[in-house]
Amino acid sequence: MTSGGSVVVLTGGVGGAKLALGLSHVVAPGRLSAIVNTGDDSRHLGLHVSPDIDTLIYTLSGLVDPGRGWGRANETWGFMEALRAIGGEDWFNLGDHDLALHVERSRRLAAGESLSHITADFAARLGAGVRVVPMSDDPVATRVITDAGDLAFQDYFVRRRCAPRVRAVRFAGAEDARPAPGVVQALADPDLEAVLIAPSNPWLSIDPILSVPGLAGLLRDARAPVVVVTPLPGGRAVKGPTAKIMGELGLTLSIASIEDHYRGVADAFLLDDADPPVASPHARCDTLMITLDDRIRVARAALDLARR
Ligand code: FO1
Repeated sequence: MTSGGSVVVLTGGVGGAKLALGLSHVVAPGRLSAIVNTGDDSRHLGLHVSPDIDTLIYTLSGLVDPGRGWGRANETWGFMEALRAIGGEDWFNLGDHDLALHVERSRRLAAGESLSHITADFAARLGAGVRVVPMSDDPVATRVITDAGDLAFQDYFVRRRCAPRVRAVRFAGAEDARPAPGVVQALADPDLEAVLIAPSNPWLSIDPILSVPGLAGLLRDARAPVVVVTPLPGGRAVKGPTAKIMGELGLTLSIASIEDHYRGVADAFLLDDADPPVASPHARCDTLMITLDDRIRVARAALDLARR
């Protein structure tokens, strides 16, 4: 079963890529667009790093390392070993094949191409089969304000393994950013039948997307309902620091807090079987996505809810 209308998914890292892969099996070819968080982007070793875009492209094209959920399968690490031997920064791991993508993206950005254009080209060349659209071509940098200071995202997430206590999250540069052209195009499609918010971290992965001026308005004006897939099934985060951050921000670990967070953006919620009901329209299923069949099941349930 494939759907006929177009579908947009807002996504961050590993969890969002799993849903996008499921959607790619049930949405008609050429009708799925993924709007991707670029708040995690940074410069590292002089290269432009776009982790959530790369995680999505590698996942959709079957190249991702299934254990880590990021980077490439069958990767080799000669570059990192050589870097370590000369005392280089080795806390952020760039595999040899992944490095090629980073070097080429950085070269093309320096030559004046937009991140959107380069991303679309890489997605097509690697066989992602989905329109992969950065939230913006303008720089937006997620800053995590913690008890250990105001940290760049990868410093907080990778180097310090999310250990510092989070006090607030902000998105530097967001006020001057514009939605990328592909974002406007995807959300204005008259055939749009669903906008899904993937089960990515609402504070770290989805909020940067919503922080781009005009983007939340495009969601509200879109002709399709916005459906959130629960990022906290049964009150527990599947992977990553969602539950930890919610506790540190003084929030109750429940789907009700997620509903509050997305108020004014979401029309409906796809809950996990273990979640209590919410006041908003909702449906439920087993949202754990381990196998490809799981991902397809969750994608179908979210689309069914949007169509209802
Ligand atoms: N995550 C890690 O936990 N450790 C790493 O060394 C690391 C390197 C890395 C390199 C390229 C890339 O695209 C992703 C990478 N990630 C790494 C994952 C990344 O930090 C996260 O996926 C996100 O930014 C959160 O969504």
